[in-house]
Amino acid sequence: MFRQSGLFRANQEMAERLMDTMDLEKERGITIAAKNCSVVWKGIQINIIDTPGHADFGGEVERALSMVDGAILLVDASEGPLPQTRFVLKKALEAGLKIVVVINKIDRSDARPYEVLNEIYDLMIDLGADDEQIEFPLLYAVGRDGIAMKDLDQGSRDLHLLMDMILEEIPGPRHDPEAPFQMLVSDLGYSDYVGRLAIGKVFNGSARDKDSLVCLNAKNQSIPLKVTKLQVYEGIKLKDVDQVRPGDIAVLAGIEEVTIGDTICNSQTRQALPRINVDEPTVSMTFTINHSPFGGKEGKYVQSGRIHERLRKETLRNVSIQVEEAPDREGIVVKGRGEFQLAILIETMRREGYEFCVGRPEVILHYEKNKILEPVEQLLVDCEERFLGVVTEKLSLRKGKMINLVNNGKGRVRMDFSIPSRTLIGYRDEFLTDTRGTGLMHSIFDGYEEYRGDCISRFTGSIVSDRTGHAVPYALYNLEPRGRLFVLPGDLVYEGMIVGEHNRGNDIDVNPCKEKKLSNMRASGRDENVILTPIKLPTLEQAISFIRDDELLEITPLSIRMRKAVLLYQQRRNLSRLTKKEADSSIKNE
Ligand SMILES: Nc1nc2c(ncn2[C@@H]2O[C@H](COP(=O)(O)OP(=O)(O)OP(=O)(O)O)[C@@H](O)[C@H]2O)c(=O)[nH]1
Ligand SMILES: [Mg+2]
Repeated sequence: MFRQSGLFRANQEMAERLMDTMDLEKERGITIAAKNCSVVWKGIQINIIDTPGHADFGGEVERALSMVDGAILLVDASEGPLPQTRFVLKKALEAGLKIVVVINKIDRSDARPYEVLNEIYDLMIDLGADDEQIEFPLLYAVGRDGIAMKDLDQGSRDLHLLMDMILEEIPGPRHDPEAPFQMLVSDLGYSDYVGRLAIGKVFNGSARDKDSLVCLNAKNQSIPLKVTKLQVYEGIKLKDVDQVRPGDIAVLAGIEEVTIGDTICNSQTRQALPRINVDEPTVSMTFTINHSPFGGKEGKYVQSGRIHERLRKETLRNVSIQVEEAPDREGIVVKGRGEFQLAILIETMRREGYEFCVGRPEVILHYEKNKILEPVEQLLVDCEERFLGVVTEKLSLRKGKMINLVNNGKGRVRMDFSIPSRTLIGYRDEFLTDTRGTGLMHSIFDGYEEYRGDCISRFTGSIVSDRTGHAVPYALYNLEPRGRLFVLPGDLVYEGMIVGEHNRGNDIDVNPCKEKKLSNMRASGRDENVILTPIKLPTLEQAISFIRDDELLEITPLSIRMRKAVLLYQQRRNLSRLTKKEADSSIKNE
């Protein structure tokens, strides 16, 4: 669209995935934050917001919906609607938006556009779309090549149909010509020159540079402001303007104390627009300072004040993240939509130089009339038929209930499950191993249901170092049969640090620093004959889902280490004896 609307010269170099500007987005090939841009087509400015597809970033969709008059629903011609498609479509329908459906990637060899179209109809009906919404305008596309067409056999060389369709089908901004200026803040930015930027759609009226306005916050207080700079999006860049009008996505400087959801308006008529509606968080993780033996050595920002301040700052832009002090005042509880969202936050902070510890992600339970309710996800699994057995078995162990199974007769099956968010944490890796990397799984929060019972999070124990020192090849070689190792020769380890995953269910304490005894035949104690099996170090996400309740994750800009919460072997042993005694006595009492 950028190229075809003339934003770039025909032969100008253009990066792939131009909108995915964050490092993490580029590295992972996914969109994490919603971003604004615009194109001009036939003399009309079309403001576009690109939203993430991944379920954990749903807050971005909710934020983006407050700025738009319509939505383009992009569905993969082979995958069809996924759980997250249902989520975004539901939100868009609830907002009463006009929807244009684009079935993309019709060039794929496994594309099944007609079936996918039927699935979209089913989904619309299921979500209670009205007659008008069900008669959605439809295009087929090869987004990568910039082609869109009305019929599959029609052929096309460009996206002109799509851009025309946007002008025809999606209503222009509606506004009250009499009403004074009103803008809803849907995003925040920052500029080194002018400070904080409030970004959002102008609903009514117009504003000019140097105007005196007010910002109405959540407490309905009005904070006066003077506009110091006004901008709008031109392509993916910002352009200075001296006036903004209804329908513009304005970028306004001149106020520091502003949060997402606030209304910026005229100081005479102070009327707030409805605040942005955001779903509740379902997962929480506790962040503390890193008090491990090597703590504070690798990070730039290590004090709890700095960590707290950074987390608070995150809540300003990231509407679905909440932060509060832990009940025991030991650390900060961070709440979000899923462990992946929190992993992205952790990775971002780590790269900024922060160092801290986090505990195992926990789901947020609700309590209602003597009942415990837990978040439940809708899970879609697509895998080869031969893995059906192992997948269903693992999911039923995790308290999943199968809702639907479709065999397409081509060797793959699709299954829908309802499964607690709690037991799904950490399953993705196991699923990829079980399906030899060929399985697809997508899940999305589907509401709260009665607690489905306890479930073991991991069937293996941890291999724990019993001392401080450098790991040596000889010792690691001898540990290999015990399980999967997480440290390399030369790595520093400490007492209580997890150096591997034990094959069996219990934890074992080992000495990874044990050198081979010197024999009188050889002068040096080097382990020249030892050849270690290459290991794959756990990624951040794997480490997050690996740790159990009595374990922590140490995050620094340079390392990710797993550790027992209680480091000293003797203390841990005493503690486990104590809890065993308690358990025994409670059984006796019963
Ligand atoms: N075969 C084929 N591949 C496409 C087409 N359009 C996009 N792709 C590829 O699909 C992959 C994902 O593209 P993205 O643009 O990142 O998809 P997205 O929907 O923005 O993903 P999220 O923002 O993470 O939800 C890239 O590797 C694209 O090259 C198409 O029409 N045909
Ligand atoms: Mg994207």
